[in-house]
Formats: sequence, C-alpha cells, structure tokens
Amino acid sequence: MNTSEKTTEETIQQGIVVKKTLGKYTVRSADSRSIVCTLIGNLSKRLMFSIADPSSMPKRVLEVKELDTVDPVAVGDRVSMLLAADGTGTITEIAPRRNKLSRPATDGGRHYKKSGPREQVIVANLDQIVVVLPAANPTPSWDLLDRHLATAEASDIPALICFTKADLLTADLSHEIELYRQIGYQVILTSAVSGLGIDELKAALQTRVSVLWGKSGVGKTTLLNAVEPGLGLRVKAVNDHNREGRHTTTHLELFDLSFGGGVVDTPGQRAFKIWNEIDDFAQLLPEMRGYIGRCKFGLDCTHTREPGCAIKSAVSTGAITSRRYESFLGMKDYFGSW
Ligand SMILES: Nc1nc2c(ncn2[C@@H]2O[C@H](COP(=O)(O)OP(=O)(O)OP(=O)(O)O)[C@@H](O)[C@H]2O)c(=O)[nH]1
Ligand SMILES: [Mg+2]
Ligand SMILES: [Zn+2]
Repeated sequence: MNTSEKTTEETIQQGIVVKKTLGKYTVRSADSRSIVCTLIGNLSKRLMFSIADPSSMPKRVLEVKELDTVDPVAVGDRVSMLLAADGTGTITEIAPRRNKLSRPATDGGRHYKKSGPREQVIVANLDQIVVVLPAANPTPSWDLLDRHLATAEASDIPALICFTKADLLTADLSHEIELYRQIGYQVILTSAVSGLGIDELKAALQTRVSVLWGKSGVGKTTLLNAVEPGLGLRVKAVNDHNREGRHTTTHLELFDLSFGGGVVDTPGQRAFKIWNEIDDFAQLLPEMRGYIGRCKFGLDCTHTREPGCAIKSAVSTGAITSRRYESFLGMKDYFGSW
C-alpha cells in the first residue's frame, strides 16, 4: 500500500524512534514533537514478493511470513509516519539502517526458531558505542570490556571507553588505559562527583548519536545527567550500590543533547552473544587483525595450538598483550554458539 497517495502531504512526517514500550513507539518528528505511534500491519510481517526486489514491478505478494526479527522497529530507526487528527501516528515505513547493534533474542520458546534465535535489534543508526565501566567499586572487568569492544567491532560501529567513578580510584589504571589507547580506542576517565572528564566526554558526544553500554550500576545514567543536567534522569540510590540485578533504567531511550547529538541510555547489559557470524574472533581485536592469514596454516589457524602462529608469536614478543590474547581465547567459548 502506498499511503502517501491516499493522504495529503501534511499528514505524513519523518521522524526518529526514541522509545518503545509494548507495541507503542515514541517518534521525535523533525519539529521536535514526540508522537506516540503504532505500527502499520504489513510491517509486522515479511511479505514475499514474486520477484526478489520488492521495489520493482510487478509487486505481487506470494506469501506472508513471520519476521526474522523480534520487532521490526528499533530505537534510532528513521521512520515515516501517518499522523491522525488526535495527535497519534502510524509508522508506515522504516528507512534502511546505516548500522545496528543486534543480539540473538533470548526469550526462548516464542521467538526461538528451529534455525536459531531471531534477531533483536537493540539500537539502529549509531555513530559510536560508549562502553562504560567503573574505574573502581567494583574494580573493572577487563574481560567484559573486551567483549563489549568485540561486539562493537562485530557491528562495525566505532567504540570508545569511558571509565566512571574515578573519585573512588585507589589503584593506578594508567597502564591499562595506555594499552587501550595504543590499540586505537579513545579512553576517557570520568567522575560525576568531581566532574573529571565530563567536558572531554561532552566533546566526544557532540553532534554524534551514541549509545551508553555497560553493566547495571556502572553509572551510565549518572553520566548522562552530568553531561546534560536538564534531563534529571533517575539513578540508583546510593545505598543500593551493590545490589546486583536491579536495573534503575528499565527501557532504552534516545535523548537529544542541547550541545548537539543524541545519546541512548540503556538498562545495564551483560555482554551478549554476537549476532553476526564470525569466522575468526581475531577479526574483533584490532591489534590482531593484521596478523590474520600470516600464520603457517593460513586462514585455518585457530591461533591456539598450531606451530608457526603469527598471533602467538606476536604475543611472545609483547606486540599483542597476553591479557588481550586471553580475552580472545575466551571469546570463542563465550560468543561461539547459541
Ligand atoms: N562515587 C561515584 N559514584 C557514582 C559515579 N557515577 C555513578 N555513581 C553511582 O553509581 C550508582 C549507579 O549509577 P546509575 O547511573 O544508576 O547506573 P546505571 O549504569 O545507569 O545503572 P542501570 O540503569 O541499572 O543500568 C549510583 O548510586 C551513582 O550515584 C561517580 O562518578 N562517582
Ligand atoms: Mg541507568
Ligand atoms: Zn594463528
């Protein structure tokens, strides 16, 4: 159905999905209004056309299939919507995505097909992923950081690293920070209490669309409140600090920044399985990538026990740190299968 033919031009608007809750999508229009939308019926199904390219003629629907995704709309999607007189809208079209952060859906039965899980797109059209982890209290988990960075690499979205709670720092992190900088990641050390690094973070966020990514309680929302005080978002009460499994932020939301750009705050995430199929996890560690194909067994090398492995040899000379190599070894198990 081509809705634009049936309606006047004023009733169709473009916008960006900023929030989702149970079948309702909040879309920010170009004139900064928030419009609560539902989804037009045919976008919830996959229409199989008589020829491969549905944009060319003839457009005859042969079959209607269930979607391969949990929800066809994600926060960050650019959509067209049809506005009703009561101020609500209907999403009629989703623009092709520039990129997406996806995971295999974890909700077992309903969404789990024989061929494997369905795709769950968490956020679409990102300029960068800000991996957030505490500098202290608790001490940073380097394995988790490496998995988050690997997920960003697998999604082909640039990542930067943001440490929080620098005011609680007791150990010296400069060695680790330098390691990640040498790999090529920007690293920002922040404290919402002292204000350290907040200007640097603002500069990194400006004019870009970013997502704050990290475990519950690391201080993502606190950080967003620090860069944009007007938002006044709810954060975890101080006496709730060490209570695991309690998410203070309960849904994803894209916020506009007054200095330009947008940030998606997320409920805390453990590292999840990577959606894309990965041939060699060394591809996901930038400092290892250049060695792929240079091992004695070429692309068949798993970089574990083989003789003449270029990656293991780089670990022995220190060109690749053994800690990152350990992370790499863990990734196969962690990400390997669903
Ligand atoms: N000392 C100190 N505490 C901080 C800092 N940043 C955050 N916190 C505290 O850490 C706790 C968790 O902060 P939140 O911002 O709610 O964490 P979150 O990552 O948004 O958590 P979820 O929404 O559950 O994913 C709060 O009690 C904050 O006060 C900081 O820079 N220094
Ligand atoms: Mg939060
Ligand atoms: Zn190898």
